[in-house]
Amino acid sequence: MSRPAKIGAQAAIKSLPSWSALPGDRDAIQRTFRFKDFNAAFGFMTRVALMADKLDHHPEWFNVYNRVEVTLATHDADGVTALDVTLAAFMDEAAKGLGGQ
Ligand code: H2B
Repeated sequence: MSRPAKIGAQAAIKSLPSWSALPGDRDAIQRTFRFKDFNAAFGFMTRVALMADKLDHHPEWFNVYNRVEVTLATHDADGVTALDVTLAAFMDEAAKGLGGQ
């Protein structure tokens, strides 16, 4: 499947105040979410996983208990695209609904 064009992390985070550009050379965006407990964190991951599969666009993430560390990039574009902005915005909304920060 063809992917949208690379827009870059700096352009992406203009509309995503809770996200930052990954330090270093790789073009990607990152955010760490914190929840009340593992149940809320895993509920968040479940909602995001279903959307990610629908979009055919998948996060890199790491979970320990109530914390979910996320990195988003479009591998096929070797950087950040509109798909990452869409998935990041969905994550922000899903986290809000589950009391995440
Ligand atoms: N996820 C992300 N983050 N970037 C991709 O380029 C990507 C993906 N490509 N999920 C998809 C799957 C591709 O590998 C499949 C074959 O469509």
